[in-house]
Amino acid sequence: MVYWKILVFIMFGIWTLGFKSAFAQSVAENIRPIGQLCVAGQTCVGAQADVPDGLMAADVTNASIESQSGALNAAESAGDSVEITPVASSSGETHEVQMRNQGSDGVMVFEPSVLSVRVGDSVTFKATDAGHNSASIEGMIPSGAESWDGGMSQDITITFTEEGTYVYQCTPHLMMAMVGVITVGDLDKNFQEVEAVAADKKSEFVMEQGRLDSYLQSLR
Ligand SMILES: [Cu+2]
Repeated sequence: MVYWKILVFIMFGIWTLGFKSAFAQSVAENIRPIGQLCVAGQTCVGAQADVPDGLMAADVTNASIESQSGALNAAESAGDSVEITPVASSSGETHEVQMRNQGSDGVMVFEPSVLSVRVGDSVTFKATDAGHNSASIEGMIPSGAESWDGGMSQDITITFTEEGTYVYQCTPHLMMAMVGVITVGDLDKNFQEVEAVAADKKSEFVMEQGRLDSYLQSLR
């Protein structure tokens, strides 16, 4: 009789251990792919695909690991973004703007000097000639947009996620009106503000004082 009980106890123990590790494993499997895909800022593709909701909830409850809520949140957000923005990150085109000593607009220019792109597109400022950089100008980018300040003689790629008009400069050649304009989607988001700042900014130009005005006028 006693042996029976011991035997049952041991078997129950083995069964429980096996069960727990199976649960722990499946929880780990559920958390890993969902977390990676969503945290990377990309479209959450194909995550949590073949795990039924009920099973996942059961796993999380039984395992009672510290990451319970994390798994649930990840599952929720994965579901949301799959439904709402299935191809959000796949549209970005990359354009090129050269930084040149001599271009079709004169000396010390960005080329093309005025460029229109779509939301999500990127622009690579190419150090075609040395001694230039690309830096956004305060007050001349849409609110909520990130400013940038590229290194001298270095390529820099900026991705534009906010609609509006962006004016940028080559810092050492601002006096020579080495500026450029990029519009992203609807340029009117901040076009008037940009024009107002441009009226002040051109006082810093020693030569080519009308260059920025003519760039902006070409967009009207
Ligand atoms: Cu320059």
